[in-house]
Amino acid sequence: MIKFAKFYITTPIFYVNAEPHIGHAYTAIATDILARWHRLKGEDVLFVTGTDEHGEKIEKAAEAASKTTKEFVDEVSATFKNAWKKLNISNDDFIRTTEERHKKIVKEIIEKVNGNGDIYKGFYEGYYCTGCESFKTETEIVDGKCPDHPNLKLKLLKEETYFFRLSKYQDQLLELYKKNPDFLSPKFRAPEIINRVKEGLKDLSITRQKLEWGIPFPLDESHVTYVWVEALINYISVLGGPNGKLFKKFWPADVHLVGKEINWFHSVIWPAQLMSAGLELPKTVFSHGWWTVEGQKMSKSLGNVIDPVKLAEKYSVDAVRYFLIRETPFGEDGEYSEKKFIERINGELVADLGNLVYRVLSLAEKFDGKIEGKPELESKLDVKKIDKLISEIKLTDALLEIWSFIRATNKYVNENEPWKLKGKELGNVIYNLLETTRVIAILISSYLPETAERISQQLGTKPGTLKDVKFGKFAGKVKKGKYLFTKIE
Ligand code: ME8
Repeated sequence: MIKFAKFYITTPIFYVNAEPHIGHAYTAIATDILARWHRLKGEDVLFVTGTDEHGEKIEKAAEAASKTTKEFVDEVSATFKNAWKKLNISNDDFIRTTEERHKKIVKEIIEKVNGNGDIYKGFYEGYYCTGCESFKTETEIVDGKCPDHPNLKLKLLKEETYFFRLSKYQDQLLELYKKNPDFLSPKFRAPEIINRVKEGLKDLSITRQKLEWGIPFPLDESHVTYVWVEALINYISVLGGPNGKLFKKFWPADVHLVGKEINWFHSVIWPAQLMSAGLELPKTVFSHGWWTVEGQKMSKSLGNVIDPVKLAEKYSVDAVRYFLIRETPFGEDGEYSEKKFIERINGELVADLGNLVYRVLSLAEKFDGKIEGKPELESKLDVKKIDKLISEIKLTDALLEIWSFIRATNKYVNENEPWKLKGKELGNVIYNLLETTRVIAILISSYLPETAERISQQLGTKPGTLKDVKFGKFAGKVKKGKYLFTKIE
């Protein structure tokens, strides 16, 4: 098994211009699964998420809501925090870029970068997309618009600005990608970044003049720090900065999990910033795909935004977690529809897992003989393979592997026909089923934490860690509860 002594993983920090939808929840859930799995292995895990609260987009959203910006960001940030709690996201910290602890480290890093001669004053003329909170080059503009935000008008900026010498890092970045093939993950997303970097990097404007809502630029307070440049620093400000105790223990990040649309910021700008500040680089930036809803981009104006909390309240938290990870191979794009969602619940959570646990516990509860025997299902399980897949962030493949063990166990019930057995033979089958169910609870606990806990309760066993994934004596006291999942008509 691949073991890390410590494991530091992050989600992007989410913009607080609107409440979380299933796209945001997707990243939080995937990160949570990785964090939980590494904890299960006994590693020292730090899992951080949070909110990105500066910039024009948020300033405007507050205005539209007739609230002060501070009031507005406090409210929306709280909806993220609450949503993550509801979805059983086990983050260790939640950072907000409006916090003093963040601002302090932003200042420190920018001063370091400046000390390295990488910041200079100049003049910027070009287009800016408020939706992306980013500068757009001619080649990125299609029909006068940002292809990702066609409803927004591009803004022509002509202002004095400070630049970061991004161009200086072109060779070092290419070297990084070459030497560390895992840095750009998954592999199929690497060529796009590498080719763009090869084409040449322009220095990056890192301040804005005509903006109120942001962190004053530490080198010149008549400017505001460009939101992306300070937001990326969250990954180390949450550790207390380069001199923080947590930094010494957890930096560099093992995985920055992000959506594909912000890969560039994480794979190019962030490492260049770190190189300039003389800090170690993260090990992996993993960019997953995007969810659409019935073929369309989720948007307020289309009214098709799926609220993950409401979905969890309607079905269950674990149904949401399961669907998002199972439906589409992790890394690729996915498409949500309620029909597909219900099919997964009925066909897999109810029919495979729920049904198995109910059958096993019903048999065990009725049986008054000795529950003992020889392990017969162990060979159907390859934990090393599951662990390897999760280490490679192949979350869907790993889940499928766990599921095939669940299906093999159901098959074992059908083949052994325990309802026809008695005495020692029945005791042996029940022993196998109980031990297997206990092991399944451990294996699914990262994906479906609530379900895993309910299974452990019904088995009367302790939840356990990966060390307990081996077949021993079954030592629980079985008490069948309600069905884990109910069929949706
Ligand atoms: O970009 N499908 O924040 P953001 C899948 N603040 N994932 C989605 C998604 C979708 N339809 N929509 C959003 C920002 N996401 C910056 C990040 S980090 C220093 C700053 C997920 O609120 C995905 O992870 O726009 C994406 O990268 C992230 O939410 C963007 O959230």
